[in-house]
Amino acid sequence: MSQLNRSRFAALLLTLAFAATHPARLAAADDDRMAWFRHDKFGMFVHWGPYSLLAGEWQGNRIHPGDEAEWIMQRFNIPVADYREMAHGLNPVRFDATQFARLAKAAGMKYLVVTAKHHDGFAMYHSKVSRYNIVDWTPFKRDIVKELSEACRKEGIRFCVYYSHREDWEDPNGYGNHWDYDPAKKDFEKYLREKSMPQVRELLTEYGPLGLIWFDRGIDTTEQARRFIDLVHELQPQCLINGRVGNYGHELLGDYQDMNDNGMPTGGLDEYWETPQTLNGTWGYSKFDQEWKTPANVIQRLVEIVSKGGNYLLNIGPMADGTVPAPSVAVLEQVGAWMRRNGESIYGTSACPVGQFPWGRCTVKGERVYLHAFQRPAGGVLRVSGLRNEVKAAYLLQAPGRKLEVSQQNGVAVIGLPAQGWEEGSTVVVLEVAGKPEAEPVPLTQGSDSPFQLDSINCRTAGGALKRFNRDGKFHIGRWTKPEDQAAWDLLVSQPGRYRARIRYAARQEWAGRKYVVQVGDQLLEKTVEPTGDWYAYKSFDLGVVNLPRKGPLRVIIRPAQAAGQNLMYFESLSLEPETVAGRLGRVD
Ligand code: FHN
Repeated sequence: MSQLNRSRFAALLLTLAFAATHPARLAAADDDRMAWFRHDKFGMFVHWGPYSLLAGEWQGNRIHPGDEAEWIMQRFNIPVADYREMAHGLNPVRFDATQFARLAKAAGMKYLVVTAKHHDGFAMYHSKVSRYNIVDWTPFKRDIVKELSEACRKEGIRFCVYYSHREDWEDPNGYGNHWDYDPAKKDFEKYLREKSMPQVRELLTEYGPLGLIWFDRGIDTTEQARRFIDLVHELQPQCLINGRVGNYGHELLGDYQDMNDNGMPTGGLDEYWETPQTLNGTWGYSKFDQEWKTPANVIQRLVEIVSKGGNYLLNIGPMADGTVPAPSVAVLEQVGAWMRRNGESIYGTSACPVGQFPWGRCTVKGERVYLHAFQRPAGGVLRVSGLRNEVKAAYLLQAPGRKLEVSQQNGVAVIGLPAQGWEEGSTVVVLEVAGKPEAEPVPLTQGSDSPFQLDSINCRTAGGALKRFNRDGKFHIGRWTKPEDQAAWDLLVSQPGRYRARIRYAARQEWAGRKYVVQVGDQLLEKTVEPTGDWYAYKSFDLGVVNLPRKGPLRVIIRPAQAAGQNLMYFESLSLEPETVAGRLGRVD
């Protein structure tokens, strides 16, 4: 432990601006290009291809329950020749692009992302690069991507495409097919040159302006990912690019990050994000999967995602004849009915600064806080702790004329709920507040003898330090290079004593040797970053014992000790574990 200049540090503390997430702090923030994405929140994902014809079954064998039906070729190692033959049978005569666009609109979705080519290598558009496409290969002979792009524009839905840029089980040089092709003989660069990049070029030149292009499963090197990014920027600079364009183990690329499939962070992030989710358990159509989410569940997921600053990309898997399974239509229509009544509390809102409530979540816009009550709490009141603003009025979004009773005392607003007007999914109470909604930091509390777990989500970041997704389905703090780039936690200590501090992070070789400071109350630990291996190779390090001297509030801060060109570390967590002495907590001398 080395003592730093305490008075200098105290002065620094006073000037810290631990701001709630604001677009200006977001990673990859290019606010104009991101404006629609930030506003729209809710999109439709469409997974559709020849696999829909198999619907989860190959030669009398079902895919395993829980398996994704669009992976059937890989799951049964279906020979390319057989799958190609099967694909000749795709003839979605009941397809009506306008119905798709109208369904998205009726659900309150604002963008649509369709699989122009999934991992099976089959193009759902008229590609000149490969004859393995819906126009040249099937009796249908219509360009689905073209029809959808036109219908979406007519219906006011932003049109976007999905393209599997690395995985391709049909092409001898694409990634993933080891049952027909010898991996040793694959020439992946040839695949990029002759199929993947040219097809992306087609999609960017033949189908009008795209809202975004959704790449999947990453690619081997950052340099390859950059080629795709450059191509998109060259042809359609406004088109957004999702984070899966890049390699799983490298620095994050793209305009925003996608969570893992069906993933949900435990709190807000300092970057733009989206979560792709299924309506049942598969992306492509499976006749065996009828486990549909309820409208209430979809509404609550949407609210939860938006309350953490994210976007919800919800999937449908059309059948081979071109129709959308009736249960998915029914769910989406009911979600849409809720959105027509409550969309104001979703579109254009920002993450909730106040935190999560036992009864629901919240979103904010302008000088309004939208409280989403998923259930009516016992006692018939909503309690909101930590809102700094004065509440001027409260009412149900459905009944603005009928004001609800509000009291505000000791930082807690209590809103009386009416007995009627309850909505399936979420009931929205509007709080009109004085000024931009702001919240008191909520301290982390502990039970008897329990440790504190300080992680990359439950902290407040300042300066350049950002809470980010890490492509491994986890989260970290990155982009911190100088002392002002900080992560802070406010604790409410109820068990003073000696605690062992353990930090967990990943650090590349080139970050090794950098100094960082962990401040626990007025104790300062100066430590050195040790390399852990690769990008997301997280390891724990013992930092020694610290004292939590008394009951009450205590602030913990981590920051780089000095400014340097490169990242400090990918910080995951700091735990403070009680040191037991003869079976009880160690006491401070
Ligand atoms: O392998 C695909 C899967 O089939 C589906 O397309 C999802 C959607 O996010 N992406 C991949 C797995 O992450």
